[in-house]
Amino acid sequence: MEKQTKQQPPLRNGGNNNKRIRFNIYWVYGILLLVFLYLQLTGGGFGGTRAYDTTWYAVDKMIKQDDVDKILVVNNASAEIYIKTDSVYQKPEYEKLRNADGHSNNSFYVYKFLTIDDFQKKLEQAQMDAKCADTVGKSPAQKKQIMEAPVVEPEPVVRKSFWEDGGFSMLLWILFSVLMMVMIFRMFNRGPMGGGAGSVFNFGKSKAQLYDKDTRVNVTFKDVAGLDEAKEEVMEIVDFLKNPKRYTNLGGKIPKGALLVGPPGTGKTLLAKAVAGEAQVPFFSMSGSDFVEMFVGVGASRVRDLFRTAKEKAPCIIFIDEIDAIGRARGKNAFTGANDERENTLNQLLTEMDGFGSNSGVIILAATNRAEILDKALLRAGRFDRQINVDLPEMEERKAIFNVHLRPLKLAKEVDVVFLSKQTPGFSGADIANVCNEAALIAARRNKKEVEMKDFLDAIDRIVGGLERRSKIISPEEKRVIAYHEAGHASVSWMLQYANPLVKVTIVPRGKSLGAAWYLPEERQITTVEQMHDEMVATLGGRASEEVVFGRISTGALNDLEKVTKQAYAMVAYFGMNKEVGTLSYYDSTGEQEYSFGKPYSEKTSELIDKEVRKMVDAAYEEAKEILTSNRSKLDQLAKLLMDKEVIFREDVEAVFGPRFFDEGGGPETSSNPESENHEKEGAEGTVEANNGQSSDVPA
Ligand code: NHX
Ligand code: ZN
Repeated sequence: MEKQTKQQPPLRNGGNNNKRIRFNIYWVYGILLLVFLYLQLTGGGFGGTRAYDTTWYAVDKMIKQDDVDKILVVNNASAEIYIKTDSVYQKPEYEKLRNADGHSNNSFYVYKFLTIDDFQKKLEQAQMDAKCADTVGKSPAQKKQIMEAPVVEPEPVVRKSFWEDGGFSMLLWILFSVLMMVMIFRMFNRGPMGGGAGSVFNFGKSKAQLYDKDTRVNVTFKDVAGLDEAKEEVMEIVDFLKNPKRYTNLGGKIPKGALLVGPPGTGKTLLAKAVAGEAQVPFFSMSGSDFVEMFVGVGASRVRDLFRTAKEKAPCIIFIDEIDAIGRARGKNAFTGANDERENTLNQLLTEMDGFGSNSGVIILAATNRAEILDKALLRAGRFDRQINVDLPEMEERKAIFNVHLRPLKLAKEVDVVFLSKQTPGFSGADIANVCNEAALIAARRNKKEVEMKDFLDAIDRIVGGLERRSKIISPEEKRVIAYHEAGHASVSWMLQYANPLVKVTIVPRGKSLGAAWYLPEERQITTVEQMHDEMVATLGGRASEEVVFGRISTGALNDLEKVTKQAYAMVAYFGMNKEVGTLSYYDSTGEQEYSFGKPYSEKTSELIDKEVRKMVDAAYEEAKEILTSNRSKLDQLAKLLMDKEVIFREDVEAVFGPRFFDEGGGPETSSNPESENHEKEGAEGTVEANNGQSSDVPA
């Protein structure tokens, strides 16, 4: 076992798993077990004790030849006949009793008799016969001596069988210990029986994956679309390692680490992979959670091991994905004491990062989607000096990402990448990859030869809104409520100058919602009070419509109300958009509230905020109702159209309401749809709004 531990390389070499380890431990244990079992079953003798069955005829002969040493009667059932050592080695008929080493043997004959009396009688008879034969031609004195000489007396012995003698419980015990052994191994290995890097003997070893010249990584910077700035930064880091002289000649120091920060799916890991593919240096990759183990001290020792190996291979790059698993700020909830181990790991990481000279040629890349919760010590100069922001892609970048993912697809000529990228605000790179894949699957299901525009638009809808559920049973009354709710959203948003431009309204159930009004939000960096206000009014349009039309409200507005409430609180407490509360923000971007319980304002302010939020939402609701009552006939028309067609588009709304006169140049043009069907993004579920700068950076 020792040997294998030493041969095992400290770091897994790019998937080249050593199969040897997998075998060895089990071989050793298997052999030990077999030996143990053998000893148990053979009664502990190694000397080759054997028992040979024999007949009375043979026994009779042995007695008459005076070869018998002793006779044991076992359990009154059989006799064991032992032969004199001299005879064994001299007479050929006892050859099989002999030992190879020439020492006295333990082998014997077994004669199974019917009854003990019968055996005794036969035995006496035989012994008598033997004596008589001996006396032939002897003097009377000698005869007497011979006749009176002692004979071999059978000695009775009692012998329990293996099973009677506790053998069964012994077997049970062995089975039990084998089971325990297997269980302990499983626990330590935490994997399917395998050894490898996860085995007991490699606890303190880091689990980093090593990519070097021999490992093929088929991701290059060419495959990373968009992310131009991030790419540039990362390429610079690669250059630091390739031509360190260029930078150190002027007295500069090479940075130690860079942190890739950005929302999920934006390509942080992809970027790191590209670095691995492009940098002609060893690249260690691991995830922050790989350091975590349930045993104390393992994380720290893994960090140490990782850095030791990295230093041996310098210049090289270490990539730690999801670093928040270990890098979360220390000592926040000290009283739990449960995160001691994580803190040790982090401390080790901090010391290692500062522990080597700045030009030792090890650069650490790390990725996280929550930089603000990381420990400040990790972010200080000298550790992760650089933060590379990897944001959600904008239109041009989405176009580039689409082009990458469309490469392997068989496309119809009409597929318009620009249009697709316009229709996908707020999508991450991963989402776009998903759209392309989903579109191909949809086209395949429709038995098409190539993927068409419609497949892409349906894929986008599906990713935003979830699966269409046309089979859901909806009663006519419910359908009416749903239609009026959605028509309410559509009407109100149409009449408001700053509301997002509407694209389509549907009452086909999709995902968790029964209906939705889809908007195409403008991609903007900041949002004005007017825009937020109009959005709130439009969102309340659904509930308002229910009240105006039916005089009765439903639970259906849950999502809308949730969204509005959050937005109103954000306006009042975070963005300083309320007169009474004032130009204050209680937003905390540092994420390190000293007092995680309680709010950073007084009870009085709390009440004021609540009151102002209520006032704000009430006003918006009244406004929505007012718009709907004054446009009641148009609302009815729209709802009717919706009940008939289930999906209506911007044009249908325009036909009812007339053109939206403030649309000139304001919103994005949406008339250039290639098919009459114009699928777009929504507003009802709030997924898309994530990119227009309001709710996204506000904690819920
Ligand atoms: C439900 N969902 O879950 C149904 C399926 C007004 C026509 N009961 O605002 O889909 O009603 O503009 C428990 C109780 C969600 C859980 C009530 C989860 C209500 C979407 C709200 C359309 N479009 N609302 C919208 C919608 C709904 C909901 C609930 C719940 C509706 C509305 C959900
Ligand atoms: Zn709604």
